[in-house]
Amino acid sequence: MKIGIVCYPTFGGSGVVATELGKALAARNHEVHFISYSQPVKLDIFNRNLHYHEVRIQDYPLFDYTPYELALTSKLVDVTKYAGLDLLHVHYAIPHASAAYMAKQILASYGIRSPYVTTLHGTDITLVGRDQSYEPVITFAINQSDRVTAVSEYLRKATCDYFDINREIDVIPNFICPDEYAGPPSADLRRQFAPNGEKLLIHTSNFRPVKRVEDVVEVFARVRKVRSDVRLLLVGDGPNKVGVEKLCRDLNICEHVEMLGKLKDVEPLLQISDMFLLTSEYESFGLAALEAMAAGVPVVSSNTGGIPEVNEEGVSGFLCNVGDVDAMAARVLEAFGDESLLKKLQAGARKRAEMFDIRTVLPLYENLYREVVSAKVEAH
Ligand code: GMT
Repeated sequence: MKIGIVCYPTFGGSGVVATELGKALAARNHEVHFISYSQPVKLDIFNRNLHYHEVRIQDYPLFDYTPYELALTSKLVDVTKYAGLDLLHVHYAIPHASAAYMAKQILASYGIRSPYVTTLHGTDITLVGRDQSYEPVITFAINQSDRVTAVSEYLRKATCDYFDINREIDVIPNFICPDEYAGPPSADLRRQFAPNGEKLLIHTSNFRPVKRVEDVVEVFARVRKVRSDVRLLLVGDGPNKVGVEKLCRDLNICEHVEMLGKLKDVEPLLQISDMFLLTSEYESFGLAALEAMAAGVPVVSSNTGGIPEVNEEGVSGFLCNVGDVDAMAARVLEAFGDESLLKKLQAGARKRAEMFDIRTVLPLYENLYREVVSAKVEAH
C-alpha cells in the first residue's frame, strides 16, 4: 500500500510512534510518505520505501499567525495526487485530522478518493482538543475519519466522554521493537554515571507541567535521605526544566542529578538504569514507561489515565496516587532494598513489554488499512 503519515516531527510520543510505525511499514514493503514541517527526529534510516515531504509555510507580514493547517492541507493534496497514496494516517488530531478532512474534500473534487485514519494520542483529546477554541472542529474531524484509533482503552473512553462521538473507536496500543532495547548494558556508560556502583533512577520526558517532573526530584530526594548510593538521570527538556533545576539546588542534590537534555536515542541510558520514574498527572499511555520496561527497567509511576494498561502493579513495577511522592519513594526503596524483588520486577517489566511488540501491533494497523482501502474499491 502507499501510505501517507502525518505527524509532529518532535521528540514527543506521537511523533516517535508515527515514525517507528512508518519505518516498520516500509520494511514490510509498503511505500510510506511522511508529511510534516520538519524531518521527524527518528526518521534516521535510508530505505527506498521511505519518503519525506516537508510542509513549507509562506509567511507574510499580514499573518500574525501563519496558517499551517492550510499549507499542510495543500501538501496532503499534492502528495496524495502525485504519489498516488491509498490513504492518509494522521497522528494527533490537532490540526492533522481536520487538514486530512479538508484534503479529502479537495481531492474528491478531482475525483480522487482519499480516506484517512486518525490516531488519537493524548493531549489532543484530554487537554488541548477539549478547549472550546478547537472542540467543534476536532469532534467533526474525528467523526468524519474513515477509521479512528486510540492508543489505550482509557483514551478511547475519554474521547467518547469529552466529545460528541457518533462512531466506533478502535484501541491499538503503542508498541516497541524489543530488539532495540535488548542489547547488554554498556559497562563503560554505567561507570560514567554510577562510578561507585550506585543505583540509577531515570526519567525521560518533555518537562511539561503534566509530567510533574518536580515530583521525580522529590521522590529522588526522599530516596537519598535513606540511602546515599543513588543517582538520578533526567533526560529531556521543556517548560518546567528551570523549575526542576531550581528545586535540585534548593534540595542540595545537584551533584547527584545528571541533566542530560534532549537525546534522540535513550536506549543505552535505559539499559544501565535500575528504576524509571513516571510521575505524570495523567498519560493516555505512557510510552516512556513502556520503553523503560522493554529495557528491563521496572517503573514506579502514577496510577492514572492509561498508565495502568502498561505498568502492572507488582509485575513490571508499582503504581501510586498522583503526587504521593512518599509512597513512590517507599516503593523505590522497597525494590532497591531487596535484590530478588528487583530482579523479579526487571524480568516482569521485560515480559510485560513483550505484549507490546511491534510484530504484534503492526498487523493491527495493516488490517485496518486494508479495510479502509478495500472500502475504497467497493465504493468505485
Ligand atoms: O503530551 C505529550 O506529552 C506528548 C504526546 C504526544 O502526542 O507526543 O504524548 C501522548 O502520546 C504518547 C504516544 O501515544 C503517549 O505515550 C503519552 O502518554 C501521551 N501524553 C499524554 O497523554 C500526556
